[in-house]
Amino acid sequence: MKTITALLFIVSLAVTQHLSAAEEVDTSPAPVKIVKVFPYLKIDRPIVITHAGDNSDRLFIASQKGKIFIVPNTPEDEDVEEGKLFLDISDRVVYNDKQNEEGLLGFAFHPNYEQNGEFFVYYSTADKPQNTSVISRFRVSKDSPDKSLADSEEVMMRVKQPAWNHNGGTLAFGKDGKLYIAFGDGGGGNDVFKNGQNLTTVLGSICRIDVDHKDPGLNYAIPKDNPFVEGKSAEIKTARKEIWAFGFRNPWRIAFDSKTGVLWAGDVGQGIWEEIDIVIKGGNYGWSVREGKHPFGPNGVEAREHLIEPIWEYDHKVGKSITGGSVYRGKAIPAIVGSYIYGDYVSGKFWALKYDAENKKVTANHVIQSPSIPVMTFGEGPNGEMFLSSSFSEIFMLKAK
Ligand SMILES: [Ca+2]
Ligand SMILES: [Ca+2]
Repeated sequence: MKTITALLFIVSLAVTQHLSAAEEVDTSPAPVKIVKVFPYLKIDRPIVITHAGDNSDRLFIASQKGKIFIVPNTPEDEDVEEGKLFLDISDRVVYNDKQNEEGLLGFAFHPNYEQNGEFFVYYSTADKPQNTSVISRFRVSKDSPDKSLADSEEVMMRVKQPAWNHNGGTLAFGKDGKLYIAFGDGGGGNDVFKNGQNLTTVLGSICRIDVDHKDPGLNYAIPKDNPFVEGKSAEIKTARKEIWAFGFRNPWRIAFDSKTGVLWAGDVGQGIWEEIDIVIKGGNYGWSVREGKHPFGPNGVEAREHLIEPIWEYDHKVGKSITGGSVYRGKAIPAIVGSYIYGDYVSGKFWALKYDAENKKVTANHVIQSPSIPVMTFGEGPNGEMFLSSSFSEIFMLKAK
């Protein structure tokens, strides 16, 4: 009898939870469409779309193969067939289609770019026996605002990669002026190198560095308020001080909300769960003892207080590889201002997620109706409007329906 009562209780609890989740999260379509832009522009594997923050109304589009191009911010213009070459480091970038998680992966302008002409690039380079991730500073040419010099490179970090996949790769500046760098768990599968929960490596973490100062022996400084700088525990003593948050598998990709400064990440799952995280200082996001909100693998654990759960997850019936976007802060689509836009590379679907930060609750996950697009990345233009790219070298834009 006791068992039956308990069972009934569990069943009714499950039903209640199911109903309440379904009732509370609005999944109706967003009044948004995804429109192809720059119809004749040819840039191979556009992997970063951004702007310089200098009111110049230029878009910067980086090719995964190691070149960065400038195009005017006139997306409907059919005459834009090629960009102006801003930077060419294809001589040192490794990319091939069979190992397509390597290459030029990240690119961000210094918040004071207008004054100092500095920008930062994350790329894979050849280094036997395994390739290496490099994060470098470059500078714009003194002769032209549309040119930068490959030999202005100043290497900040070099990180050996045990496998070609899971390199993360996003570079992004926070409102605090610090550079954030997303690293994956190093690769292979199932966190075979055990980096997810390992604080002695930057792999599996999001790092935070100060590019305006230099510590002895480094081309950057470690901010004093990073979470693993001070502490007496053995774990903290051996931790990489660059780490801001950890327990990631392959954060693809991360972005700051340009209004609130909150850091969002899409973390690609292993076999079942894709997830969205809000990244906080010192946070442990669970990989590889958790995948989404579930125990992972033979050492998997139930939810624990020190493991931060994703704010949203979806399973592999919905999509198989999340591409994190960013919070829409443009003007053209009022209905989704403040929503986190993301997609799935494999299923080609898109959503606008509304999160109630005060109550820590997702209130809507609006479908963005669109033909399937294998989305590589999202990016914001100078006026906050949102772009995305496909692995077929197409550029698209979000527009009001
Ligand atoms: Ca790797
Ligand atoms: Ca997680």
